[in-house]
Amino acid sequence: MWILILLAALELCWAQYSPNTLPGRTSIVHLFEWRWNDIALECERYLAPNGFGGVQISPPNENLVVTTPWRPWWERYQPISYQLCSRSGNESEFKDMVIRCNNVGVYIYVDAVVNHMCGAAAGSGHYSTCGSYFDSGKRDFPAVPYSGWDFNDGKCKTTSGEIENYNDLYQVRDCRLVSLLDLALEKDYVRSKVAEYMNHLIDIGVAGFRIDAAKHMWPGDMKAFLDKLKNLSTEWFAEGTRPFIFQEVIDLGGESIKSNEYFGNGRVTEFKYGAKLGTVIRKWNGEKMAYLKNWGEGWSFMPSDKAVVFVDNHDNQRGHGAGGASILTFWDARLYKMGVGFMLAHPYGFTRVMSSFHWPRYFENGKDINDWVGPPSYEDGSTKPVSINPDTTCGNGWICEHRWRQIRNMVIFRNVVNGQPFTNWWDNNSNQVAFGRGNQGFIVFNNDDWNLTATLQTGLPEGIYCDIISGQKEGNICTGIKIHVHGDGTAYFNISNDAEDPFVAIHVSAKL
Ligand code: AAO
Repeated sequence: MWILILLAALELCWAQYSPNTLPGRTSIVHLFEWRWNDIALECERYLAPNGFGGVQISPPNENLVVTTPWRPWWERYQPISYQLCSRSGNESEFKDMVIRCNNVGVYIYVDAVVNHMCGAAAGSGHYSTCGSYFDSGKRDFPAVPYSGWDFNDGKCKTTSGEIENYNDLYQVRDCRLVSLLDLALEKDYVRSKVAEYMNHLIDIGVAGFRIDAAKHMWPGDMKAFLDKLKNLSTEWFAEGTRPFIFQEVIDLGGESIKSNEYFGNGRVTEFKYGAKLGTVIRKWNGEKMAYLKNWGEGWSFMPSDKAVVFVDNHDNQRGHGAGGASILTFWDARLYKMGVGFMLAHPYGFTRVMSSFHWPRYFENGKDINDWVGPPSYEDGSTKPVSINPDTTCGNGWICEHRWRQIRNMVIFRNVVNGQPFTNWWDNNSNQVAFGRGNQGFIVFNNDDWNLTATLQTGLPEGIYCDIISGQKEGNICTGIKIHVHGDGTAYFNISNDAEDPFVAIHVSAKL
């Protein structure tokens, strides 16, 4: 009896770390700024057939309409209310997306912006995506409703009311982040409003949440509203399933707030991952891929079962947030594919793939002056649909990294090798490395300036395997390179440093 209660309690307290993806689906994709209609279609036509576990969506709630600059992507991080209408669509389109994605086993993870409302200088009026009235000067948001009592103005101790020093944890949590009106989450009323919003989304059928700006909230305040959340809808999830929680905490080391303060609430974004991987693959600061042998906790990352990992995110791909110039993005496609390939092959963390839109990047004095530019849109500011080209890539300015053959096939690789140990590491003491995942998959990288030729132990059963980077298995043929694994598990690899993609990956589901 006691054992049962203990087990039940254990299950309960571990639950929010589980991404709730279907068994064998091990990654989610961030469809940044996509419309709900396009996400619904993408779940059905592409994500489900290719084994994606879910989608992180842009904030679905009502936000400030910013016209200077013209409709920046970041206006969606300035809430006006918790009604579901945004440039991505209205509530009925949102519901349709959740139902259609859930029905094909691809789940929806909502970017929840609950630390703050809009900027202090936003003004007053109806310049919001559902047209709700607000007055930022009076702290009046009648569509929630929030009023002056619900903000941290009195609690913050800096004269500007802003976060001035990231080493003062009180400032980081009680003052305004880039002037955004900071909600008083110590109040039960505010906690209840936040929980009511999230529970509405749970009722519709979402599977979890990215919690924006979690570093700027007290972990205990967060726990208080997370404890008010319902279990997931039993229409799609087992009874008693808790929402997946992952918190955006930027901890690159060297500040007073640490990721581990948030482990009690759920998983946490590991920002060291993309920053370090970019440095290694770019070969900056004397880094080389051979050093990746103990990648993960060995690099002072958080425990794997607490981490959400990604090569880039919507902030640091354009110089916002943290990570700096080392971050790999679609702008450096060749290195980027290697970085994402490494991430998806390596067992550390729960993986999120980025899917971006194009913007007219333009550097002045080292800063991208177009870092604000919003998604592909029409004159009136409405977002353009994602069009699909005959070769399966996307048009209309959508990059769709998740549809790049190399990335999509590595998402499948990760599903195939799920649960297998990290094995058969090899390196040349420079930038040629290889490793396996038990007897299910093997990957080899050549990031040196000379060719790689080596016979390596793959751990795989004998056979002819299709490289899933240069091509894939289609029927009884490989459209790219073939790799012959011998009876003793060894195989010969030859990767030119000039190859379009200087890496090779094989797994047991792509064996002839
Ligand atoms: C916009 C305008 C502002 C204006 C405001 C209100 O740009 O000028 O004041 O509206 O009118 C996004 C945009 C913002 C935008 C905002 C609201 O990025 O530009 O402001 O929407 O529209 C911090 C937070 C982190 C946050 C990140 C951007 O900790 O939570 O800044 N990310 C999330 C979202 C993001 C969103 C918000 C939060 C707000 O993903 O899209 O903002 O909802 C240090 C700290 C980090 C801190 C960074 C940047 O990082 O550690 O915590 O992130 O600074 O301030 C080295 C260090 C590293 C350091 C980094 C940068 O790498 O090692 O620790 O340098 O200094």
